[in-house]
Amino acid sequence: MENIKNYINGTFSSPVNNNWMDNYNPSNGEVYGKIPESSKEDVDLAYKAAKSAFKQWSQTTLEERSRILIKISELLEANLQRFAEAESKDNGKPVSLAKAVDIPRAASNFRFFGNAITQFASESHESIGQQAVNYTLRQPIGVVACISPWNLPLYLFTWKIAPAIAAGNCVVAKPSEVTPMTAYLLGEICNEAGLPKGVLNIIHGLGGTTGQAIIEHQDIKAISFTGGTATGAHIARVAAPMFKKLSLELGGKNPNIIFADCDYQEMLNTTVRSSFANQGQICLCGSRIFVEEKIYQQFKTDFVTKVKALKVGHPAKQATNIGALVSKPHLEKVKEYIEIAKTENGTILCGGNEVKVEGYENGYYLEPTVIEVPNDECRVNQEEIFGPVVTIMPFKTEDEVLLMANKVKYGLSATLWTNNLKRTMRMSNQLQAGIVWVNTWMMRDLRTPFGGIKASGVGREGGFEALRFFTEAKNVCIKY
Ligand code: TXE
Repeated sequence: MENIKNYINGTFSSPVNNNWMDNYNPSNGEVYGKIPESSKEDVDLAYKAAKSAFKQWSQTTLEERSRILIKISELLEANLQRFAEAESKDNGKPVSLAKAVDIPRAASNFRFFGNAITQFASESHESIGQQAVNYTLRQPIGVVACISPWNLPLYLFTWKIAPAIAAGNCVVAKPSEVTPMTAYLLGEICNEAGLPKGVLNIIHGLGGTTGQAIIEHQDIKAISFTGGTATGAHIARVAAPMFKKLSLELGGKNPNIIFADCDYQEMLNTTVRSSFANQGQICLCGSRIFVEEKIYQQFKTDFVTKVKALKVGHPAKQATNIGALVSKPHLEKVKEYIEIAKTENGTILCGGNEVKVEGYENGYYLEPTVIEVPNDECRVNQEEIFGPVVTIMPFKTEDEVLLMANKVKYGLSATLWTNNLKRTMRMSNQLQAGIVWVNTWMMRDLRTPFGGIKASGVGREGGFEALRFFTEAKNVCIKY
């Protein structure tokens, strides 16, 4: 059994109440370890450790903070294989994906923010004629919370933690109870890198209890959260009376808009990836595909052929393209949407069924599924499914597709395939999304703002936006 403990004040500890939950391996449906089901007492201990570390950490030089963050990054890289295997076992994603994307990007998060903090400048204004100068201090907030989901476990966990500690805060962090393993392993790395005790505290447990105790904590002044939209709304309600700072990165139902004048092969290959990478469990996946009528039939044939060729299999196998979904309840939720599509006159062009992978028959595998929808308003085209399921439908004009693209409650990302510059400018200005990719997908530059509008959240992560979130601006006005 691979059991997990809380990481509080640099030490690994059992939960105060000694309650534990099972941790499942999605590739075979078996329990392979125990996770703390932490309570308010554990949150209090984590808060106290963070609070007592804050004074010293906030006064630690930027060079020293930077050095430690970069050391964490190097240690993650040195442990790439171990972390990738652990991530895959916990989440069901192919090891090859965790090794190529998740873990390297987690390492990049620490390296990036380790460097960024040394470049984080603030404003000053000379008040001409008033003999005064104003300057802005960017001060750490204190103890902050980072709460992350299961789809990109270490990658999203560190995306919050790295800027939080770089900016001089101390952290109480909770990974998803569904995928806690790499967060647990991160504690060891932080100790080895010399991160002072209490700067980062990682507690495990359910959202409704452990997570709830974190968001209700009076003295935790900021919450950075990535997860479901309903949870985000709940956190906002709890946090509002306490005036906590909030960054919420929530769901998406992102349009992938394909015009006939695009580079067809590149679009086709990337569209397979943007539809099914990580079993479609990425908030940025292009789950609604709109194709210009002129090339619709051609696209349909070519896309379905490519999707059928994707290999669903055990995540540790090199040949696997699609691993297991994260959990049994999630698999059931995704399957339910496939049934809903049928009742809404959707046509299943391929997939739609569970897969029994030989030797791992109890794993949570699902065929990549393409649904041709009769209109854009059906539920499968409006609600976040968050699995290997995409919808496709044709469009005639730019205005028509723009209307459909924006007609959802979400606004996270959008992808546009065209070689027409004027159309690119028009559409990217009008698409309701925090991120627009043109002729590419999920190309990331950590300096850029990341986040959504509408029900996809509030606030931006990434680059100096993240450092601004994790600091309070204080203006100092000096008359001379
Ligand atoms: O997320 P939750 P779930 C979407 C996706 C998915 C749905 C629900 O559609 O099917 O959300 O997923 C913690 N106080 N996304 O249920 O519950 C929880 O423990 C404090 C999109 O897994 O939002 C976990 O650590 N914390 C998404 C984290 O919140 C609470 C990624 C996320 O869990 C809490 C994942 C509470 N009351 C799912 N309740 C994306 N944007 O990428 C839960 N949590």
